[in-house]
Amino acid sequence: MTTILDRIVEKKKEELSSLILPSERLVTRSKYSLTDSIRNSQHPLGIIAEVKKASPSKGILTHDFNPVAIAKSYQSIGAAGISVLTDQSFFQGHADYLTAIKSEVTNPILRKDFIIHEKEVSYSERIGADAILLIAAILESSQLKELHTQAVELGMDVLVEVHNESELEKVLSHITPHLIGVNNRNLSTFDTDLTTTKRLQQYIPKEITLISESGIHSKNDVDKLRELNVNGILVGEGFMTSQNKQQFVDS
Ligand code: IGP
Repeated sequence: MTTILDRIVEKKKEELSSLILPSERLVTRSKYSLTDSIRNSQHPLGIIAEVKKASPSKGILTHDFNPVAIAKSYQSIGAAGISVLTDQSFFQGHADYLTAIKSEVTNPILRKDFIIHEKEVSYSERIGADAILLIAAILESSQLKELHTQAVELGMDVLVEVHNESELEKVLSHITPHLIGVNNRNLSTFDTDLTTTKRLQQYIPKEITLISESGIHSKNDVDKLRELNVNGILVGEGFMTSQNKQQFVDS
């Protein structure tokens, strides 16, 4: 069965040939560790807040999309990190949003995209990312290992995303990432189920910072994850569509 990830990866392969690598890093601000920021968060859970204009399942999430203003609002509620979608075709993101945001806020910035090639790791560093996402489902073990090593050498933290036990096993038998993200979204149905995090958590070593991703829409959801003692959460749609972002962080 073809999932959305298969379609996205096809498109990424096409785009690779026209990717132009800037000759130097486009921002002057230093790199910050996303892992440290989550571990030292002022909130009981480290929050990674996502700048996300649209998604394949929901379409446009907000018509009032000012990436820098959104990132500043995340900074002001004490987010530990800011995730910026840079994929254009499916999420209406842009690399320029990441560069602009990195120049304006002090939070570590995670580049959220579908990285399949070394050139994209270098590109992430040049446009200003502090950390990158690597998705286990779209990478062979050898690629995962190579791209992870390259990112670390460039001074970036890596969030490795898994959806199930077999992906997690593949990851843990080849690398020790800084951060593992359990994606609660089923990519075939787009349904989200927070118990995915609970199911996989038992296999994740405590030294690895655990992030629960997707489908977190309310204070009640945040409380459930807090009870599980995950280190952090990644929230996109919930923040993008909420007038009251503070409700997620009030304890
Ligand atoms: C955020 P949500 O349900 O809060 O909008 O989800 C984030 O987890 C989601 O955008 C995401 C994602 C990804 C996007 C998780 N993994 C990989 C693009 C690529």
